[in-house]
Amino acid sequence: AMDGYRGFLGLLVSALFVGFLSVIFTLIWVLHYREGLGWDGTGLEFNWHPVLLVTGFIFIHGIAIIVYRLPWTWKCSKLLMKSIHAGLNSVAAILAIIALVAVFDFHNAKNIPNMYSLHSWIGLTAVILYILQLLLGFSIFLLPFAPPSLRAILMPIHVYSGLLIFGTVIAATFMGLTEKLIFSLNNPAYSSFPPEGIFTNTLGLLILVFGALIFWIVTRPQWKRPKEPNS
Ligand code: ASC
Repeated sequence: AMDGYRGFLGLLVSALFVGFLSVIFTLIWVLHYREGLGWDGTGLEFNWHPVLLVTGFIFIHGIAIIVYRLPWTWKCSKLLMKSIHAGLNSVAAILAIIALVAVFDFHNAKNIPNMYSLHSWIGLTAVILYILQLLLGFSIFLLPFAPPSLRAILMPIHVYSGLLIFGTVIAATFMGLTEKLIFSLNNPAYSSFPPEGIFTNTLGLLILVFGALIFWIVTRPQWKRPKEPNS
């Protein structure tokens, strides 16, 4: 049991480190390699899009997925843990919505068409499913009204949907990073291995490793919160 616990802690600290590093890399990308941050219809406003999404939709979302796995919370009430899970996901949803406002506002100010790319189709699908998942999770699992039989039917679907959405968000992020680099790296071009290209490719790899760690942690049966007799 002690070995399992140390294994868990090692992976948790690794996930927190890689996730935090992804957020730092995104900030360095927009502040150092790009124009910085602002809310004025220019590239500065666009830059909130990756910052808010990597912070909320990747990092906070990933932590929200594994909160029930933290062994020292197993003595906390289930309601408290559900509130933390829902709270983190709500913060991520709000950041995602602001990130979408930033990109639509930037497009409209610059007369760039909206919703033509595969990145935008997959990304908007993920945001819509995430908000539905949040509303459904809130009303079925957090509020005290749904009967245990309904919860038991919907729980595997909630777990499956949550992991599917997390994976979809990571896929959308890879497409967004790729298209931004192809759009904005000219002279020297992306294809000539400029520092910004190498740096942002590394950010993509960090996000992949973060996703891999979260997926591993959440799928270990021995790290699941022990089920209370009648919940
Ligand atoms: C809940 C909760 C659980 C599950 C379970 C469904 O809301 O606290 O442990 O749903 O009742 O299998």
